[in-house]
Amino acid sequence: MISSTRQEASLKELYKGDFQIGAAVNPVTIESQKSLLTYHFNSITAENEMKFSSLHPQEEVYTFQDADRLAGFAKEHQMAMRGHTLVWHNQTPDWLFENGQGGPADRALLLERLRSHIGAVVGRYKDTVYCWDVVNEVISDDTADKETFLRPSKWLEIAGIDFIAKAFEYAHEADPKALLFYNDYNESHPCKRDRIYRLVRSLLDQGVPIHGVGLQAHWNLFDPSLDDIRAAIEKYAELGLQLQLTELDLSVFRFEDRRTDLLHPSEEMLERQAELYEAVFRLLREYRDCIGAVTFWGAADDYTWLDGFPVRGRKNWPFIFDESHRPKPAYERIAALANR
Ligand code: HXH
Repeated sequence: MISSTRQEASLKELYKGDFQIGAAVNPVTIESQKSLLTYHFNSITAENEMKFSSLHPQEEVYTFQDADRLAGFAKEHQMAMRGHTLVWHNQTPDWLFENGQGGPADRALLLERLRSHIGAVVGRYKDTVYCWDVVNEVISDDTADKETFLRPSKWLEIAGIDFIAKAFEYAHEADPKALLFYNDYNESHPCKRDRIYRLVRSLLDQGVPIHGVGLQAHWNLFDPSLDDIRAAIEKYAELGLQLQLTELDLSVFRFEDRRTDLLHPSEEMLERQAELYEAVFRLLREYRDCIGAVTFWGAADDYTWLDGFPVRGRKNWPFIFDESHRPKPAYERIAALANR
């Protein structure tokens, strides 16, 4: 059993003057991690429950139940909620791209469906969700091809590059008060950073309603470098938009490391992780004027998507709270920083 009386200082209190502290949650973790979540975090994001496939599996069918429960949790505990995500190439149903007669949907039909989906979803959660990841991961990772800028997808194939601007316009129409974000990973790698910057800059130049850049921050103990993280923050800050770390976790493995035999994190890993978390939060505090929130992609090591990615069934320990929800060395370092 996990004790509900906690000894350590609350992270959201310690960072109150800096930025929100968020966690990704799901219907299981709002129960299993409830006391941890409500004590340390003042914001949540639905891990999967607000994605297109979860909310709108068939054209005539919306399934809001799980998302409603998470939004209810945020409300009940006076937590902020980020919406994730309206347009993505994954976890998106096939019907969206089909015309119902065995052929592909055309541009007009796809954009009309997008507008209708965004209207329904953003409209439903407008009292709870204050910001949306409107578009997720549309920049290509392909560094070899200098012409490749956008990721190939059904969205791009059918609607052309406009689907990005349209999504922001529809979201703004559905909730003019919502903060609208572009969100991506490998956001600190120089080549992708410059592409993300270029995309957001061009949206701003076109007058598209976009208010923030989400840096996913799926990092590990070896990559990216602090210098690259700093350079990315500096560059995105030039856009004059709010920045958020939206999916922070620090894997103990190099991305290429596919070993599956580790049953516990080594002391060395935990120390290295603590140092890196400290350095990252020191940097984030330096830029607190442009950083609105820092959201972990989970809350404690008993549950992380990294247990299934990139190696299925391999345990990982990416957070600042351990499998029993106790503070790890990384928590102590982050907490100590805030008092200075
Ligand atoms: C995030 N993608 C998503 O935003 C979030 O919705 C999801 O729950 C978890 C993580 C990160 C990601 C991006 C690309 C990717 C895997 C994860 O695909 C790769 C596949 C092979 C190699 C590298 C990336």
